[in-house]
Amino acid sequence: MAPTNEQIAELFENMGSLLEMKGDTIFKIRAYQRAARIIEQLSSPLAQAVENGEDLTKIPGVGKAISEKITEFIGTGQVAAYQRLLEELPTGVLDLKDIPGIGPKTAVAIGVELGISTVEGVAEAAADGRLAGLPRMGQKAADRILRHIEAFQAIGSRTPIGQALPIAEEVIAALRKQCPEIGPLFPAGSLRRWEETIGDIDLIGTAPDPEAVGDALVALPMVKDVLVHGPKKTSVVVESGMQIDLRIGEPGTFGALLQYFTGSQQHNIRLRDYANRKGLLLNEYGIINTETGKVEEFADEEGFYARLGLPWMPPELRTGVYELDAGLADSLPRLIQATDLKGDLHLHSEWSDGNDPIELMIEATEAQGYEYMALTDHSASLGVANGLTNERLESQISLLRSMQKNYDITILCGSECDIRANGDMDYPDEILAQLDWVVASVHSAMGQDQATMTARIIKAMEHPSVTIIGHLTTRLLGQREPVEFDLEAVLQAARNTGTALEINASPERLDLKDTHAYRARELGVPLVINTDSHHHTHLDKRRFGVAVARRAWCRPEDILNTMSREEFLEVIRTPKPERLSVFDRRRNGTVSE
Ligand code: DGT
Ligand code: CA
Ligand code: CA
Ligand code: ZN
Repeated sequence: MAPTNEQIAELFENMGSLLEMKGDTIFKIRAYQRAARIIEQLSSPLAQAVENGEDLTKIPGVGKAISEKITEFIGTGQVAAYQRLLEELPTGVLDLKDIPGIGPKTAVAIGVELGISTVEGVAEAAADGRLAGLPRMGQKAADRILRHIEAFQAIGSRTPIGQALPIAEEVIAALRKQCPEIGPLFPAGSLRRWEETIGDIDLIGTAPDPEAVGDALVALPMVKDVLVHGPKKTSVVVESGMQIDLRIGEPGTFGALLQYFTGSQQHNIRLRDYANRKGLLLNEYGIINTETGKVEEFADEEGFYARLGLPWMPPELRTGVYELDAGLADSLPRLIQATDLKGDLHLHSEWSDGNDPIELMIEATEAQGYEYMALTDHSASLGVANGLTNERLESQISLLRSMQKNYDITILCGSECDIRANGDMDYPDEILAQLDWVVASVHSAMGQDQATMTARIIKAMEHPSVTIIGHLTTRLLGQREPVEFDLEAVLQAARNTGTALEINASPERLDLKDTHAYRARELGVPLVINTDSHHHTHLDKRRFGVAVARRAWCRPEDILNTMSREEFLEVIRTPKPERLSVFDRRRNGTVSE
């Protein structure tokens, strides 16, 4: 079979990594990485294009050399240049690079100096001191790598939501195509509650002939294994290794079925105890009156909750902690929705490590229906990300100011400016003062101890030009542990200095995470949902950030970028920390919609 676009993209991604290990030029490394990301996003198969004799160099990011490699890969199943690179480096070194906390250079050192080629081997070497003995490594870095490996193992067989949700959507679309008579069909379980990792995918729906839907599921091409195929439940494993549990009921019983399998288990237990005290029993088919023995059925969840004297509860709140009491007191919040957002304020272009020209990023952001945006390319010290020098940033600022007349959307000149190890900003004050919006982020010296890191972040927040801290903990789900710092002290400092905190919607990050955002909201810290897009198609990832905000009980007025353009500009034009009063005015008053 001809290689798929994903396989071709992976090959170029690997080539980039291998060149990085060899210490090749950043220009060449980036060319491969960029090609990989573009190929991944193409809507039609490259194999088809090659067969039709199309000119591949018409694809952005694909030059003559890369085009030849694609043709070679599709024609022969191999790329000679890639094989040569693999032979030059120790075996297994590519896998080592995927270990959290290990960059290409370290991977090579581990392979060459220690002769190690597996994750388990690295964990052992980290524990027994051999890793610490490597040049430029040391005990602290080795301990950190061990913790990253543990984070990786802790996520275990769970799948980050960013991977699980598209799988569920693909299966739902395929089932609908096979069985057009299906009524509602939704993800339930942890996916409907938008947990950050998903154990298995639960799909709940109704159809006139429920068994036909189970038959259709087991026959789908992406299904690899069938675990259960019965009249009430069908369980399969799809290609990616995820399990899918499907339950289809009669239309009249859908409410109870969906409610039961949405969980969480803790929510259901609390609800069941509450119902028992009213003389009612709950199960997946309905509510049973213990005196009469009668089973009441519900077509929707609203009816189910209403029968218990409760308002409908958003699945994101169903953790079994606060939502039942809030429901009884009729004090559930009106949660933010994706359509409440009016801007995206963390976007990269090809000026640093993004894929797309500025124009494309602006057009894509405008197409989301937004009123404002900030372009925030990296600052200079992030060499691998092609960070902007003072001069390049100043010319980007004047370019953006001159482009504004062509667009309705308000374009803010921004930067994602590194917070240096000592808490200083990566640009001089007079440059930062020219910017409308400064995202300050930690990208280096992530192994600092708690006291140092806390002081570093707080120092950044005290800078008058720093609008917001980006991805506060720097964690990567299942790949990189968060940095160590005093969360409460940092959240308090955010409030005191009038510095906003980002909910980074990129599903690898989800940073702030739900519980951190919950506490930040309680303290009155302005929150901003950003996608950190490096490609114009990434803007859709906002839904993952909105989910974090909803799990943190955020209303629109807790989120800064739900403000109208006028109100938002008033906030950022007011100096810190006085700008909080503009935020508080809306937060404590009634929202104008
Ligand atoms: P996961 O799959 O580990 O990410 O988490 P869930 O919440 O999707 O769990 P799962 O797939 O085992 O079950 C889906 C829902 O079904 C769960 O959230 C609540 C409900 N459920 C399953 N088993 C039980 C049970 O034994 N008791 C109660 N009360 N509810 C259950
Ligand atoms: Ca599940
Ligand atoms: Ca399940
Ligand atoms: Zn960024």
